[in-house]
Amino acid sequence: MQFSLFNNIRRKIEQVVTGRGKVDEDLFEELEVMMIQADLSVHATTRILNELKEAVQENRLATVNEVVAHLKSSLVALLSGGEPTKSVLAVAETSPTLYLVVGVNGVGKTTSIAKLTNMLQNRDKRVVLAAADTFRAAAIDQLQIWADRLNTDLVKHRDGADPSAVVFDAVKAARARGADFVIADTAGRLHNRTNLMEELKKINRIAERELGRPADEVLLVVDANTGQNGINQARQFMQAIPLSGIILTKLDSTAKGGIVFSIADELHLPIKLVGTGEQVDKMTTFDPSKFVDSLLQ
Ligand SMILES: Nc1nc2c(ncn2[C@@H]2O[C@H](COP(=O)(O)OP(=O)(O)OP(=O)(O)O)[C@@H](O)[C@H]2O)c(=O)[nH]1
Ligand SMILES: [Mg+2]
Repeated sequence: MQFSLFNNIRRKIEQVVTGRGKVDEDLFEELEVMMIQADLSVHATTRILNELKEAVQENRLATVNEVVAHLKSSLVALLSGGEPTKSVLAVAETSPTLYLVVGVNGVGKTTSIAKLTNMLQNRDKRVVLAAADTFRAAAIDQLQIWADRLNTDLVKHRDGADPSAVVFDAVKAARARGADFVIADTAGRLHNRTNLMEELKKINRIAERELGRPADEVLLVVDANTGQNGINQARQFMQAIPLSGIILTKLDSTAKGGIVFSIADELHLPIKLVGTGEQVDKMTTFDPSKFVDSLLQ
């Protein structure tokens, strides 16, 4: 992945520090503009640059490498919230582990579920898919196509059926078949539609009753191209259901990478998986440190 806006940040630091032989206020101003252009929120940008300013004053950072190294460590700290392990997907002690996948229309929920299934299958895990997006018949068909392609089980009801009943049946089926994971697709529920949010709460309630614990992950899918709008969507979902992490999709189709930092700064939710293309193998787990390295190399 290439985020040209970030690559320019390193170049800018080199230009200013080498050219003028010092870190000055103008550099901070230029970095601020660049970071905001790269989709970082004003809040996250201010936070990072204030830290950098303090470090420059206190530690007298003077060389390009010192400045870049400090910037990197602030960015990694922001992404990992001091807890690098929290970006790992939870696995239940008692199978099946249940992941609910939520998010607005078209962000990449169904595709991400296929990718995650593929990832788990590569680790020799058995997955049952739950077609709990019963809002449209086409949604059930789409998941069926993926289930056939991936040769995995799918539990589905008719369109219009109660999504929580689908999840309930999928958990039972997984148990009966000795499957390790249940991954539930849900409708692209518009966040201003109260009834859909209520439906989501019900799925969660029924799942908890059946499993004896809440869903192991409730993953919100966010399209990396949506910028601040994606953050607002997340806030709406968080009011309905406790989210455990983010799947950030379409990172391949944006030149910006800043939304990653805005998510961490504003939502305090870990990014767990990153989608980098339409194909089923185009998903990776998220490693804050590697990600920042790739941005500022
Ligand atoms: N480039 C790119 N495209 C993606 C990625 N993830 C999903 N897509 C594409 O985004 C489009 C929508 O994906 P879906 O998985 O159908 O999205 P959804 O959230 O399930 O949509 P609804 O069911 O309509 O709410 C499809 O064309 C996918 O191929 C990604 O990481 N990169
Ligand atoms: Mg879908």
